[in-house]
Amino acid sequence: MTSFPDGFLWGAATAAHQVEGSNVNSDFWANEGRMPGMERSGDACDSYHRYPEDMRLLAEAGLNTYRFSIEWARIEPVPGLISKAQLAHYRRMIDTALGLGLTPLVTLHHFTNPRWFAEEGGWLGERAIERFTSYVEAATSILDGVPYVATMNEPNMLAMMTGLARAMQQAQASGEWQSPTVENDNGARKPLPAPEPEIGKRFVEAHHAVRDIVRKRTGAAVGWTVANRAFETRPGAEEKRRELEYIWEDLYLEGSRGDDFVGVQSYSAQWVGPEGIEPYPPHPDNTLVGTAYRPDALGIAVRHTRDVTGGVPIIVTENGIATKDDERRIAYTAEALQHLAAAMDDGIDVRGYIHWTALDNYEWGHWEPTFGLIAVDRETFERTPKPSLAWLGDVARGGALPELAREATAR
Ligand code: IFM
Repeated sequence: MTSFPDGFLWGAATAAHQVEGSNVNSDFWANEGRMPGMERSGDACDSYHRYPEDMRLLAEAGLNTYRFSIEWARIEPVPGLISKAQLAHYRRMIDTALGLGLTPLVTLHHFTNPRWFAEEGGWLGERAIERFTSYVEAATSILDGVPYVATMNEPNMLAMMTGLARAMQQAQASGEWQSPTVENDNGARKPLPAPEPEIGKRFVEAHHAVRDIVRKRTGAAVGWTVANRAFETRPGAEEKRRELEYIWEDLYLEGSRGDDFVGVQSYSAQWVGPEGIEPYPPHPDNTLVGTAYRPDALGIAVRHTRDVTGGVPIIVTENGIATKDDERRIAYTAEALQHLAAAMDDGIDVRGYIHWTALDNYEWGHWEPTFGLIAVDRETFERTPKPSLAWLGDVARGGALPELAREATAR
């Protein structure tokens, strides 16, 4: 199959902190600039004000879906004080999307927390789930007419970051902290520290708590979005892979059983040997974030997700590439879609493909890795759609991949 079903969601995604700008009440903003080499988000893409233009560009290109997140730190600037004005802002975003014919997929939590929540102990604090639940209760008041709600983005990566932040705080307190480097001595990218299952279980609990609230109060289909590592196994490493797969993915995918959909987020694949995850070998093909060029990872991720969830409907909520070369973005996406189509041909229930990301944006401490379908001038905020946006829009309009894509994957 190289055509996709009617009603397939074709979209692009963003996250509030990465595009809005001046998210000053969030914990990430507070931490920016503390780590050597980390850049600030500042005004980001000023999408807080320019979202109508962002959405219009996506709709005009031919896409029918926009995934974006709403920002807890704005909605609840101090515990228990809900900003009606900020809720109204996000409601306007939903209305703008609907008015343009874009199906909104709203993420309630995309990595960032209010500062006060972090100061109270964050996700490891005693009141974490109670706090998140009351934020979600407030947020549901604006979700009328939103068909898809993701409770949390990449809880597995968030668990990893939460563990890392705790280790940093402890080491700083004892004067032992040394900044982590992104590279090993041989220049290969260092594997990320593994997320702690105890932290992950807390996120599963939080997800289940708010899933029921969103279901009761809105008509939305509810799920969460999991970062997939697409592990591949060296001889003799099966057991190691299963162990790592549980820690990195399966705990979270099992947590999505009973959901209305599960979001698959896939960028690259990685080898597991008997000793553990192998660093991406340095290669000219590697992306601007150092990961291997592996468009086939999407097929691996979707198949693994189906196996673990037992068939929860899938939406690809992120897939993309950090590159300066837009031709390469098109080639990567075409090939990834070909692998997605093959998985669907094998009977996997996939309802949509949402590209990461709409705009070149703030990649969590760095501006250099450009994942966007639209370039943004950092001085004037002028948007310039790239050829990849028109390309993906054409695929969306036609519901099929052009010849070019089929040839690329046949090679
Ligand atoms: O930018 C991130 C996004 O916030 C979460 N998923 C991966 C993307 C690319 O690194």
